[in-house]
Order: sequence, then C-alpha cells, then structure tokens
Amino acid sequence: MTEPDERPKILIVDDTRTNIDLLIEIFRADFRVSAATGAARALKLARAEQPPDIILLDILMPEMDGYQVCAALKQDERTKGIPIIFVTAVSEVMDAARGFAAGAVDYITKPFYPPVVMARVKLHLDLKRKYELLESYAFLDALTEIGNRRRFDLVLKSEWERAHRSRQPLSLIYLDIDHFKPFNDTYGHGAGDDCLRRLAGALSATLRRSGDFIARYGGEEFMILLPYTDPEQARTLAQKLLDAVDRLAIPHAASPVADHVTVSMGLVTLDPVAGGDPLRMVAAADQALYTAKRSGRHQVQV
Ligand code: GH3
Ligand code: MG
Ligand code: MG
Ligand code: MG
Repeated sequence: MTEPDERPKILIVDDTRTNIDLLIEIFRADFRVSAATGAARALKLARAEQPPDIILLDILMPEMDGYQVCAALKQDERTKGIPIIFVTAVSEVMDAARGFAAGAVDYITKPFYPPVVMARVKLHLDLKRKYELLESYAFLDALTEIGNRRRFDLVLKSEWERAHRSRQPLSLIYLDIDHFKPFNDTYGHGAGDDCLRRLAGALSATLRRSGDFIARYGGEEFMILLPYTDPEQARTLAQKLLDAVDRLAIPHAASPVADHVTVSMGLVTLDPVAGGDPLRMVAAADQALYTAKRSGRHQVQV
C-alpha cells in the first residue's frame, strides 16, 4: 500500500510557461504542485474536489486578470478560505494595494528570490492552519468535546432553512439532566464534570445518521438536532437516548427519581410548511422539556 501524500497542495497560475516552470522548481520537492496558464483552468482547479491549500497568482493574463480571478475565488464559498499570493511584475504600490483589496494575503514582485517566496508560502500555510485550529476550538465544548452552543446556533439555522427549502421534517430534542444540583452537592463538582463527559459520549454514540447533531447547550443541557426525522422516528430515538443514559447507571443517591442519573427531554418536530423561526423551535422544545420535568422527570414529552 502506498502512503497518502500529505504534502500541501499549491496551485501556480501564470500565463507565461517559463514563470510556471521556475516556480514549480521551487516547490516540487515539498509540495504537490498543479499549474494553470489561464483563469478558466485556474478556477476549475481551485474548485476541484481536493482544492489547493494555497495559490500563487499572476496579475497580467489574457481573458481575465489576476485581480478578477482573486475576486471570483473570494466570492465563492468553496474557495474563499484559500490564501492567495500575487506573484507579479506589476510593481507599483497602487497595484499591491489593489491586490490586497481583492482579498490576497501577500504580494511578491518579480524578479523574486526563491527562498523568500518559499518562506512566505510556508508562513501563510502556517497561519491558515492555526486559524482553522482556533476556529474548530471556538465551536467545541471544552469539557465534553462535542459542539458548543455557538455551533448549535449555526447548525440549527442552516438545518432549519434547509428543512423549509426541501419541505422535509426536522426534529429537535432539548435534554436536561435531572436533579443535577444535588448530584454535584453529593459527589462533588469533579464527579459532576465526569458525568457530563460520560453522558455526552453515550448520547453521541446513540446517534446513527450522519446528519444527526449534538451540542452542549448550557451547563447540564444538551441539544440534539435530527434532520429528515419525523415525530415518530424522533420519539424512537429519544427513547433510545433515555435508555442509553440509564445503561450508564451512574449512581445518584440524592435523586428522588431513580437510584442513578436520569434525563428529561422535550421533543419538537418542525412542520416545514409552517413559518416561524429557529428560536421558536427552541422555545417549543423548552416548553416540552418543562412539561417532562413537571410530569415527574426521566421521560420524553412532545
Ligand atoms: P432539574 O431536574 O429541575 O433539572 O434539576 P437540576 O438540579 O438539574 O437543575 P438546576 O438548574 O437547579 O441545576 C443545574 C445544576 O447543574 C447546577 C450546576 O451546579 C450544575 N452544572 C451546570 N454546569 C455544570 C458543569 O459544567 N459541571 C458540573 N459539575 N456541574 C454543572
Ligand atoms: Mg502574466
Ligand atoms: Mg438545566
Ligand atoms: Mg437539570
């Protein structure tokens, strides 16, 4: 079996073949290099299934100039995150400003010194990696390592819009641990944290469809979003979640409900034909959860 090629991908765009060859020579050892001599081919390669990690872009080209190519890439959701460095003979300061305005991260003038081109490419790749890492942390709950509320809000909005567009049902479960305050008081905050982690793991493991999504919404509250799931299917899943928590059998001597940690759930299914907004869906699930609590906890209510 051959090792997968982990080297970063660089796309070189220049209408002059000798310029391309010069740049390929610089990067061929450490990078997977692709090249285009025109805008159309460049855009096609950038939008490919495996897009480049970084693009070196010439300015003066026939058909479409580099500024236009850059603007097109920055407007496209699929390619807007790819750092673009202009490599060009156009060296007026005004042109560099125009390059940055078009969305480039750097501007290198010809003739260039190869180690500087390499250093700048590596710098921007490094910045991009760090940015992506920070971005992933921003949407993760540090304790349970599932999505956080910020992530949930975004996913809910996009799934809600998709459900309306496609006229498909969307179900939401608002889950809250029963009598968690006395759990902490009895076993300590460390045990409480551990309980939250184990619950998050058990709930996640119960979700089967690739679109199912779980997030920690608040202290001891979780949200589970189920695209393309009707009320009956959602109810079945909610019961499975309830059972999964029971099977963890985390002792809870101070609970009036059971001898172990239990949860309550409020369940709603969006009618894709009706209006409303994502927040109203959360409010409805919260209302159902409140009913579950009032009706004795350790149950699902709609
Ligand atoms: P109910 O059944 O009505 O939901 O009762 P409850 O005690 O679970 O609800 P309440 O809202 O009164 O208390 C929630 C508790 O959850 C209070 C807080 O100490 C605990 N909690 C919230 N976040 C964390 C956390 O990150 N770690 C730990 N250990 N406890 C937490
Ligand atoms: Mg040119
Ligand atoms: Mg709560
Ligand atoms: Mg609670």
